[in-house]
Amino acid sequence: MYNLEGKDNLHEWVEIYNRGKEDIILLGGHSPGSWRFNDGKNHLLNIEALTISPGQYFILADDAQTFLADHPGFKGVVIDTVMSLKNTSETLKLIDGEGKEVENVTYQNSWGGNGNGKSLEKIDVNKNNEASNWKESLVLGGTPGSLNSVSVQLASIEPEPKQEISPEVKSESTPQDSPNIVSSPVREAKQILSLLIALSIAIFSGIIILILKRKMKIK
Ligand SMILES: [Ca+2]
Ligand SMILES: [Ca+2]
Repeated sequence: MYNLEGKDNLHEWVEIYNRGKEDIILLGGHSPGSWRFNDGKNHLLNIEALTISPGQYFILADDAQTFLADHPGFKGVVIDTVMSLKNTSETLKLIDGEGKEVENVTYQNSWGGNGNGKSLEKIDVNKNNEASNWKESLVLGGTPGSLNSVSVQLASIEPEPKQEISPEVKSESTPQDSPNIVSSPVREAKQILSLLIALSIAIFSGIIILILKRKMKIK
């Protein structure tokens, strides 16, 4: 959240999400192998060491206490650091213990969240940081520590193909039903046919009996 409704100082924060399949061990402080948050300047993480599991979120806050006061219901991980996020545009980086950039995003205030109480959110965490993959949050205050509100739509779209499968499964069962539907007129026709044969036999035998009776009378 780079531009709050009120004053920004101490209230700014950045959410990080481990989209990998392995734990990330964050080392703080000055120690060798320690990580840095960069907003144009390198900043230390005020922790000793922290393990972030796959799928886990953590917050980098300009001031952890202020962040927790702003988000009373927050139960996740907050890491205190220092940040000054420009209200126009800024490049933010997360740098690991080997000096490698783990994440690098340059936001623009044209993307949204520009002082209206909303944050900027990444839509698809597996895609890159193009403008089209960032959007203003749908909720006030953003979604620190949980699925981005703009990704909820994406997440709710994903199960739909599974739902679409079930009607397909149902439709697969209709061919099993349809032979029965097809066979029933055939069965009816067969029944009518056998009825007609029975009737004609009855009429035929009736005629034979009549002929025999006449012959007997003649005799
Ligand atoms: Ca700011
Ligand atoms: Ca979020």
